[in-house]
Amino acid sequence: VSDGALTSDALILHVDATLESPWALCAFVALEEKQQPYTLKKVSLKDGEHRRPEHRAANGKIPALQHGDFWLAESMAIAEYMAETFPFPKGPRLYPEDLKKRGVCRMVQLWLRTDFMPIREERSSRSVFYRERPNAPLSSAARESADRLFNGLDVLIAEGQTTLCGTFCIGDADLGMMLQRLVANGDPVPSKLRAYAEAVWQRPSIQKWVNLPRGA
Ligand SMILES: N[C@@H](CCC(=O)N[C@@H](CS)C(=O)NCC(=O)O)C(=O)O
Repeated sequence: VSDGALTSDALILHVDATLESPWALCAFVALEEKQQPYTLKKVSLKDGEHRRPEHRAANGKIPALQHGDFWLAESMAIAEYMAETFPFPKGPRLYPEDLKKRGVCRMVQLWLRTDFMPIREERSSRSVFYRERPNAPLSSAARESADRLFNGLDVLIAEGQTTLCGTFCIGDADLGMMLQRLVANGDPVPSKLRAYAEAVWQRPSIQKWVNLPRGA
């Protein structure tokens, strides 16, 4: 991860020390895609480091972006801030230029933050990044949740489509993460969505997150 020079407008991304938060992944990808120098700081939630006084400006939330004296929490807000502070052609667009496509990108991001809890509970992000495989099959609630996700995506992602909106957008990082919960755990996923998830996962910014050193 690139080092941001410690100037007054240095960028620092604070993420969970275990590097398993899907929301930290989203913020990380936003910074990586924008190709601005920044520093990645790990915050141990277990040790309550997010409750340190300096984190009050982000209400103790992780991920948090620090841009000079300015603090911002919430992964979507961080992604939008990066997109607007470093607009195209400074790195690729994080949100599509076309308003309808941009709407779809945000819609999918919000789906993934407000819904599909049974999938998130039974197929943790930890199982994706630490390869700790749960041994129980999906419950009927999680299968129902997955089916609803697949139905919603059926009209958005055609056979052979590798991005949501024609070119990579930040919603792809979030959706790739959600689908990897199922793909990585060997759960049934329609083949076109599996192929989409596998293609998104190869994005260099995502691979960089996946390959960050993690403890056992
Ligand atoms: N909606 C937030 C969720 C962030 C979140 O849940 N972060 C957890 C760590 S993964 C956190 O800050 N936990 C500490 C706390 O809530 O006090 C986002 O998208 O960034």
